[in-house]
Amino acid sequence: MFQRILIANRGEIALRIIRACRELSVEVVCAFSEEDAGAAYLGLADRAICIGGAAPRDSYLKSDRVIAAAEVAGADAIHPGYGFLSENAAFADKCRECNIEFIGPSADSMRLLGDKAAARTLAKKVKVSIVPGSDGVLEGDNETIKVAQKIGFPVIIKATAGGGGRGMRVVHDKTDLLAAIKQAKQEADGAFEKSDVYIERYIDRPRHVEVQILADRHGNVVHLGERDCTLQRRYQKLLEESPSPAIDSRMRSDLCSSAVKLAKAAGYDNAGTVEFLVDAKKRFYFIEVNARIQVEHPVTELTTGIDLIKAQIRIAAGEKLEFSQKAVKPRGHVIECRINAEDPDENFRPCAGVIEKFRLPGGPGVRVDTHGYEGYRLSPKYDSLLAKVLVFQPTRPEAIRCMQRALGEFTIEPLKTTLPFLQRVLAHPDFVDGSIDTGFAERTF
Ligand code: MV4
Repeated sequence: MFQRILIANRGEIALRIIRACRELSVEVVCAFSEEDAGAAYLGLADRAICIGGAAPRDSYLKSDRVIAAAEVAGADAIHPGYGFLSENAAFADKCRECNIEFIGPSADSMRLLGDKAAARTLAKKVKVSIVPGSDGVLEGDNETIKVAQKIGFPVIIKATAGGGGRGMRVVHDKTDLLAAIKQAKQEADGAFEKSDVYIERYIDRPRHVEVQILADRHGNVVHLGERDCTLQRRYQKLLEESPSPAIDSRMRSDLCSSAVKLAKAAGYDNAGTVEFLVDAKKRFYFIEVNARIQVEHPVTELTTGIDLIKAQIRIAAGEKLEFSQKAVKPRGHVIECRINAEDPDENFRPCAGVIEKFRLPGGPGVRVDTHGYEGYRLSPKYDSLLAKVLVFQPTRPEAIRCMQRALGEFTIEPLKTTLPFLQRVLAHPDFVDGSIDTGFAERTF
């Protein structure tokens, strides 16, 4: 096991990782930016090291500073959390060159899966269902037109270096196709310094279901069931739950074994998420792999009882998975609500400022992950995620009721938050009967 871990992240996930390190009796050093200097979670680390200015590119994204901090602190591993450097293969390489373990998958599997067209090709090779579309990246106008006509309109253009909705474009008609490709390539070049794109048939009104996997460095891969993340707005997830209300046990077992098959084919290790779209006819299609721990990982921790952060650390330290697939038994129903400091009445505009009153929900079946407290100054420079409220109940109707109760107990003043919006979602008949799709939030509210 490691002696000392450096956390290259901030906010609730930094606090989550500090807690895991404590429970593993591993010393913990937290990197922070000047903007985060006063944050209370830093006091729970053994040491905190300032790595630069407020802007992420001046601190949390500066790989050399992060590695220097780890060396100064004598850390033998770095946990990147999510976002920032978490899916940066070059950073993972640098860590290992410096004899520091990167807590995540190998740089090679990150590179492979970070290329979404290559991930599709791999899925196809191992017979995991993919959305009909191009084989790899598109090469030239003739091929583009041919593929689009074969799969039929509407089609969606995606950047191979994209993901999470960035750099996508829907085309409804052949006449718009080539201009859209040109624009998409320009955008992708600007955003990712890579202009490669591919196309897929556009799936109308899908659900978004993802499978959590854990893989060790000895070839063992298990899945931990699925999460349904259909409730989103502009590619930002607002609520996640497990099990998915949209799939039955046969489909679940297909979905989960597809995820394991893909992880094995990619030579994947550590925690990862395999994302699928589910169409109205309940067919599922692989779309991409997230090679990191995700915001919504606690949903799976509550259904399975497995601590995913501790598992990540143990795997990176070379340990074998301590349970078999058969021993993973998801139970009950879990819902997570993301409490963002955003004003739902002002198009979800982020709001910053000092929290004056902060009363957390609690009681049976409630977990809250937050770095917030009374007196905390929420910075406008970072993500507006302030808290995650999770409930764990035997059934979905009980979980919904419990969440309504928990959100009702949560007082955050004077900042505007997504709390009232989430209450409206939980009371909506389409959410309650489990019949929403990814366009629900934008259409309905
Ligand atoms: C799609 C799609 C429809 N058809 N691909 C958006 C995020 C990225 N991970 C993939 N995304 C989509 N890919 C095809 N072939 C619709 C979306 C999509 C979406 C997916 C998941 C969750 C929310 C979404 C919201 C809008 C569009």
